[in-house]
Amino acid sequence: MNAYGTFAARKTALPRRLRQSNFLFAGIVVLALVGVVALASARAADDVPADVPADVLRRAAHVAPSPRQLAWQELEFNCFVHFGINTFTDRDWGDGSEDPKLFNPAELNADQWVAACKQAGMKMLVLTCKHHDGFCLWPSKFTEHCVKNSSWRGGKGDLVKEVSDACRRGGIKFGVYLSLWDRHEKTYGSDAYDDHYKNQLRELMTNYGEITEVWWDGCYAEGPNGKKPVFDWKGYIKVIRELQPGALIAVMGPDIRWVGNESGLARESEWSALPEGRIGDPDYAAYIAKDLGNRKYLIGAKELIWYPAECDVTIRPSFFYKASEDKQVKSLAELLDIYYRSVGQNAVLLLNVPPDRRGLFPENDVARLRELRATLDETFKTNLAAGKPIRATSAAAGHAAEMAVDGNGGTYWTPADGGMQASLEIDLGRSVTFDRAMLQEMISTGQRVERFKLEAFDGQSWKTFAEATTIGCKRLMRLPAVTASKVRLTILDSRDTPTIREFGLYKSAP
Ligand code: FUL
Repeated sequence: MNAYGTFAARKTALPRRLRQSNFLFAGIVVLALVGVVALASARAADDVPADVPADVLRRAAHVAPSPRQLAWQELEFNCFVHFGINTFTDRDWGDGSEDPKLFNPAELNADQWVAACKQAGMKMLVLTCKHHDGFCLWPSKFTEHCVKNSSWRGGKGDLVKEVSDACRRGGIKFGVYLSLWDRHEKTYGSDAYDDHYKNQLRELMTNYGEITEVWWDGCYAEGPNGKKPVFDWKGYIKVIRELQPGALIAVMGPDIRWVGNESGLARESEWSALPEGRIGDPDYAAYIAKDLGNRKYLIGAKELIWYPAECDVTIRPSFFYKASEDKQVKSLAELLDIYYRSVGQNAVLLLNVPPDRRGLFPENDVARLRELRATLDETFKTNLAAGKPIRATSAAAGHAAEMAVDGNGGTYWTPADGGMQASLEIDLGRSVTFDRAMLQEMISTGQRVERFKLEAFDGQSWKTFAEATTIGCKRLMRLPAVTASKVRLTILDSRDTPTIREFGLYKSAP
């Protein structure tokens, strides 16, 4: 099961992707034969030939997020909530034949969900308003398979309202998951389903205040006629844009990209500027391409778009609550690993926490979230580089080296000469021990850095202690403890003049 692969698409996607890779590979071999000397001297950041025309790289470096994408990226860590009829049947995929009466979360308290999210530092809650079973958590006018026929609140309840109100009260954003696949709805698989889906979208986009994210799962099967459904994507997008112009549409939508797995892990090199036309096509497995966005991927790119990654993962084995999994809540170490490899690798983390049959976040999960936050807060409490004397190989007017350690996200350092390589040297004043580093690019101007290294001065010589590829919105690095009095950041490859918004060094919580 995965968020992108439809039953039909998953069977065809990989061979097609492989065919394209073969084609690319053949092209690269020919180029290599023709231009051995040129290619041998070209140093690519991601171990592929640097045969991308400079203008394509430069264009890629200047693709910038829209204001809503930028604001979304800053949320960093959000909560996915899978809750519905499946919670009461112990299933992950219901088939739509469930008795709505089964739905009865007698102690439901959305404020408890929001409090747990806030305590964990999550900034948005995305609720499964309808999953593949078609059961709606709001009293939809367009189906009987919903809360109005449940036992909960005597059939008078509206869970979408309770949760969106609680989010508003708690000061976090609210998003909706509305499954394309509807195993209850008779029109599914026919053109009439487009109207049904738009009607339900309109209900959600109209009655629940501001919607920040709409999650369009790529998991859907053929309709009763055995044919793969053809959805009116453009029509659906129009409804959302008209009614919620600030909402971002994820996964099958154009604003947020599914990272390609449900383990919560971004790529080692995670790029946000990507060629248009290789994504969003249900038959194309671009989402899982390992090399997405790197130089090889940009060959021949015409239109480039900003399509940032979101990592979804669940805190337990299943997305929906099962009492049998109460002892299988991910460990603190697992969650920290996920955090560093999502938020710390240029992506946003969407961690699923499933409420139980009472309608509450289970105690074990809440405790684990609390531990996670405490550890992160303790680790990132003091930036050892903050405000320290700093110098750069050069700095453009208004973008002094100091701006990389000023704790102000609105400023950044950038070199003066337009060069792709540049260094920052920070004087820590005394011998200091750290084991975490944090780097940020000013992504409002584009994502550029392809490779960088960090060196430490131990009083006698400089030694490299870390090297990595992309930075993007944020790169967090876990390191063996380093003791140094000076630290140097060197940008080794960049698609255009690098910009460094913030740089940090930290000592992790014991
Ligand atoms: C998948 C779904 O099939 C799962 O049930 C879950 O909702 C996950 C987030 O996406 O594609």
